[in-house]
Amino acid sequence: MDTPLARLQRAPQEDCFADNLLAGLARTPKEIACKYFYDEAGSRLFDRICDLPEYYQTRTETALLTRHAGEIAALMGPQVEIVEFGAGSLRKARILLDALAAPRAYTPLDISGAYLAGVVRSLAADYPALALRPMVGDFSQSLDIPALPDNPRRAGFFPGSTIGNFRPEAALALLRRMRCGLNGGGLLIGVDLVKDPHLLHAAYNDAAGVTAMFNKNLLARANRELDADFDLNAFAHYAPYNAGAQRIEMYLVSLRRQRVSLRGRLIEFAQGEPLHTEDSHKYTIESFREMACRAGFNPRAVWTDEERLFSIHWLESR
Ligand code: AVJ
Repeated sequence: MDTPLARLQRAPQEDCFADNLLAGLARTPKEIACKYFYDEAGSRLFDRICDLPEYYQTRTETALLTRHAGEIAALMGPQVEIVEFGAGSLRKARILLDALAAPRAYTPLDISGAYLAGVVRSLAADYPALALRPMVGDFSQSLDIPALPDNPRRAGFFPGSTIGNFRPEAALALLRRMRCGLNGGGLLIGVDLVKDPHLLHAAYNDAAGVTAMFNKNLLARANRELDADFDLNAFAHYAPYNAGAQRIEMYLVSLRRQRVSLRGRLIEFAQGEPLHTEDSHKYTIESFREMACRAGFNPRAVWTDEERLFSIHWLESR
C-alpha cells in the first residue's frame, strides 16, 4: 500500500509556474525561480548530475555523512523525527536513518510530487517500521509541518548545499524560519565551499552536457505544461562563476532574435539575451557559521573533507 503524500500548507502568496514564468519573463533581466527545475524529468536529470565526475558535491557529502554518521547520530539523539528539506532521491537520508537510534519518524519535503512518490515507495519497502510522512510543497514558502501526536523532538536535514540557491539575505531568512519550524530542534546542513574557480566552473558545465539539459528542461517543462513553444536549440546553457559574489550563476542565453508564445502572450528575446535560472552561492566555513549565528543557531560541529571541497554543519537552536 503506497504511503500517501501530504501537501505542505500552500502559503497564500505561493505562485504557480505559469504566473511566475510570465512575471519573470516580463522583468529585465529576465529570470525564473530555480525551484521550477524540479518536475519529474528535472528531478531525474538532477539525479544524473549527482553521478557526474565533475559534480564533486554529492559524493563528497555522501562520504562525509558515511564517515561521521555515528557522531551525527549521537548529536541528534534517539527517537528523533527527521525533517528533510528538498529531499530529492532520499539517498542521503538512508545514511542517517541507518545510524540513528530508533528514529521516530521521517518527513521528507519536496516540490516534485510525482518523483517523491516513487522514491518514498522504495524507502517504505526498506524501512517498514519507520513512520514516513512525505509532504509535497515549497519549503521556501511555508514550513508549517503539523506535529505528530506525541510531538517527538525534531532534527532538520538540509543537504546538498541547496541553501546556496538563496541569495544571502534570503538564506538567512530561510534559516530563521527553519529554526522556528524545528521547534528547538537542531539542523544538519550541507554547504558547498569557496574553491578554485575551475573546479566550480566544471561542476556546472559538465562535458556530457547533463547540466545543460537540466537547465533547458525548464523550457521543455513550459512547453509540456503551459503549451509554450520554446525552441530548445535556440537557447544555450551558460554558467559562469562570479568570483566577486562567490556564486555560480546559471542562464539560458537566446542564440537569436526570437518570439515565444506563452499563454497567449508573445515574449520577445533579443540575440544574446539571458534568462537567469539559478544562483549557487558558495561559502567559507567561517562565513556560513557567522550566518548561522545570525539566524539564532549555535554552530556546534562542522565536518569537511581533506581537500575542503564541501562541509556539513550541525547547528543547535539557541
Ligand atoms: C541541488 C541546488 C544543490 O546548486 O549545486 C546542480 C543544483 N544546479 N547543477 C546546486 C544544481 C546545477 C544544485 N543544488
